[in-house]
Amino acid sequence: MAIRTSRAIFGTAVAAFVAGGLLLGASGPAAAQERLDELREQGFVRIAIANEPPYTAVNPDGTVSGAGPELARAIFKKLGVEDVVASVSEYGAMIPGLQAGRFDVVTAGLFMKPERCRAVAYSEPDLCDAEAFAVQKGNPFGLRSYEDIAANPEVKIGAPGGGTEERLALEAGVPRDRVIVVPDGQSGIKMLQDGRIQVYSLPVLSINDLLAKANDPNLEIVAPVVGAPIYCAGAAFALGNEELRDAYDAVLAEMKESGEFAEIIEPYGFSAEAAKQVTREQLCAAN
Ligand code: 6CS
Repeated sequence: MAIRTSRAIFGTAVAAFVAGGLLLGASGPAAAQERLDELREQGFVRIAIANEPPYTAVNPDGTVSGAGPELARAIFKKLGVEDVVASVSEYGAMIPGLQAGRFDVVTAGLFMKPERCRAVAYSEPDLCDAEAFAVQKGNPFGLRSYEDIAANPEVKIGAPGGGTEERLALEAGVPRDRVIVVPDGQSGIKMLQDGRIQVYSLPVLSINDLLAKANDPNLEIVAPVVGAPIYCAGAAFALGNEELRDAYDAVLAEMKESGEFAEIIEPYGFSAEAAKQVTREQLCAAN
């Protein structure tokens, strides 16, 4: 689903032209220039988002916000590309969509992990967060870790399809039939309220946002999830577009230095310092 922004309209034909041009473009530094010229000409860059505030959000008027898109919009504007046009995607479909040329970059808070680092060209880190659970008030099943969920056959966990929380639950030994794929945050909260799942897992800032909006005294957060890493995301470009990624990174580094990076992400609850203390190389290193 392509989301109209204030200034740009998604054009499939145009997108196909750009994608085609990308595949046939030059290599090396000329590639970044050629790609940027195409994007400048087009007037927008196509981003993938999940609509999971505060990482990414589609507003009632159809405009796009959230830390990821706001940061990308600022960086691409400095690169001469006026706006972003967003498509909402499930996390598990973002990398295939990038590889198929359906979007130019994923700016959804896609956490860096070695297997993903092999499949995309990540920018340097931008949005860092721990994992969390939304549970019934009083945490009746005493859930603090994904292992706790695995140990209790009465507990079903909801998580985004192809997302990190689904993977963490499966790796902790939760059987597939007790890991329920949930399409979006509102559905996750509803399923928890209806007792169809006993825990819903997303990053801390996302669960906090959902619980604040649900305003339900019968729900509470468990954070951080014991034993789960603190992750950092980055903007993800298709392999072969490392030069464009490098151009993006150069601006990101300047904005980290100037304080502009903090001004954009910290109002959403993210720590600029956390992202500045770690590198793509460290996060992508096979564990
Ligand atoms: O990168 C991921 O897989 C996770 N990132 C976010 C921002 N939310 C959930 C998702 O599983």
